[in-house]
Amino acid sequence: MVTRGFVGRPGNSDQSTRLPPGQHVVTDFPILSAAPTPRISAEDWTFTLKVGPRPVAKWNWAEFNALPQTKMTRDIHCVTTWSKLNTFWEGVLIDDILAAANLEAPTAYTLAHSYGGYSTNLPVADLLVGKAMVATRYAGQPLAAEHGGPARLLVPHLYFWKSAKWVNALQFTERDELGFWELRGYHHYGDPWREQRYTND
Ligand SMILES: Nc1nc2c(c(=O)[nH]1)N[C@H]1C(S)=C(S)[C@@H](COP(=O)(O)O)O[C@H]1N2
Ligand SMILES: [Mo]
Repeated sequence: MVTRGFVGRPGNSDQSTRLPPGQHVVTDFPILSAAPTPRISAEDWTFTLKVGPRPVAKWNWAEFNALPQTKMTRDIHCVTTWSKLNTFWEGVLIDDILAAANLEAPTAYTLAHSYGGYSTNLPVADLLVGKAMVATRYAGQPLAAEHGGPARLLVPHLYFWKSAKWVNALQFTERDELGFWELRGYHHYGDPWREQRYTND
């Protein structure tokens, strides 16, 4: 039986099942930064792993790019309601960064830190088992400075403010310490599927 005038419900389309509540699809790549773009050359860039205040491993650009490289195609969701589908990234999984440092996550929480002073908090569980990377390439090209180059965090299953641009450190913390936007009214976790936009959502 064929239902008259019924050619695939919008609710059945691939796009709408992939879109978290309150989001719409964009095809451009908006730039959202709380401060001017810090211009960090690859030669000056470093990435540090910390346990509390203590640095436990550090890589320069060449060393970091010698770590195992992973490709990821993911949908990304900004809290300002745009989503971009099938974004293609290359970089180093957090799993591989910890393995290279011979470190097992010593606490359950982290803060990612960026050049320019931005930070964001993430549970360790949201960074491991292939869920997150430090991305150095987007769409087959070196990551543009406006989008966080030389390197940014990519945690695509959470709102995109968790994907810290110009990342330079990942710090393990005993407690869930809040980052830049989380201190300014945004949700402490930020799951787009549960529409966790603001602190009390
Ligand atoms: N260092 C830093 N990272 C950041 C931000 C920022 O202001 N500074 N903005 C966040 C927000 S709110 C979003 S939506 C995304 C935007 O990334 P894009 O500019 O590449 O789209 O970066 C996130 N990471
Ligand atoms: Mo955002």
